[in-house]
Amino acid sequence: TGPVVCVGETMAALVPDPVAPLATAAGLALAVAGAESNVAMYLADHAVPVRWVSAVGDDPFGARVRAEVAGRGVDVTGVRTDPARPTGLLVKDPAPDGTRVHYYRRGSAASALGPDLLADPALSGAALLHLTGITAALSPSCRALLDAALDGPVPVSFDVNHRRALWRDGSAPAVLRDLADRADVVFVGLDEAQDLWGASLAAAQDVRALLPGPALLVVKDGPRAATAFTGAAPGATPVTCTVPAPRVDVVEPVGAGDAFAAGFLAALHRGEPLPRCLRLAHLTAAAALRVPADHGPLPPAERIAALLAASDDAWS
Ligand code: KDG
Repeated sequence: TGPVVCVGETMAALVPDPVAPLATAAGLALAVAGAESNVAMYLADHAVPVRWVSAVGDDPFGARVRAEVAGRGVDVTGVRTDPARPTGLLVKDPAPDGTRVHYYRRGSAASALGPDLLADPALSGAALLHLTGITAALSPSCRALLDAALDGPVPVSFDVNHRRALWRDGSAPAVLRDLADRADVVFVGLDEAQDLWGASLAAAQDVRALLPGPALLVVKDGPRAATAFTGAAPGATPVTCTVPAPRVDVVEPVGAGDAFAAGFLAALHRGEPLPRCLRLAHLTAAAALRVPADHGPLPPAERIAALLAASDDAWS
């Protein structure tokens, strides 16, 4: 099978170091941040052939982003350099009641991506395209790219990834519901679904009722469990599979959703059964939860293999 191709913007990220509110921060550390490249990096950790395709500016941040993602074993040869637009930037503002994110990405190189990307050789032979709802918010051309990908021949994995700061016009619920319902594999948090589509979505099953389209829908219920629904196609027998999340001492949650998607897709790409896909998703998310950065080290391969093979009792 071909590679997984992850498409979406990755930015330079500035984070106060030592941790402090921006207004009083003494210095800033430089990192990179991008949901789709996070997924790509974790897929590479799981030895899945993977490309990250996007655009960066012809600037030092662009070079930094490209080098950092490549350094994690991801094929970045399809990443475009836009001479006319800058690399996007994200700045974190830690506060006692949670970290706020400020984006400087309007008019960025990646925001100018559009449906023509689908004809790029970088996408040829893809087994799966991984996309997220973040891209839908970046520009009309990015939204058109998602629409075209969903209408195209390559199966699409879609993480809803609702980022409130990117949706000022109130269109997120309708747009993200439409995109998610047309994808083949979908990831959404139960709390995220409630936030978008109403508090009456009390359980994973209610989200499935709202999104009957995807052949595979994964609803994540935070530290409790994740549930996968299959069998949307006419004549198929629907299967529901719930796997509890392992206990994790959480250091910082950002990046865990990307890690979860990558773990699930890695196992799916290898043809593993659903319970093992969900277990690998949880294990990969735990790696992100245990570190302050988006990307944390996976447990040794033998430990992963043992946990995937463990009895249900030993797992939960
Ligand atoms: O999923 C983590 C991402 O939110 C972060 O790395 C930045 O892609 C990002 C975004 O647009 O918020």
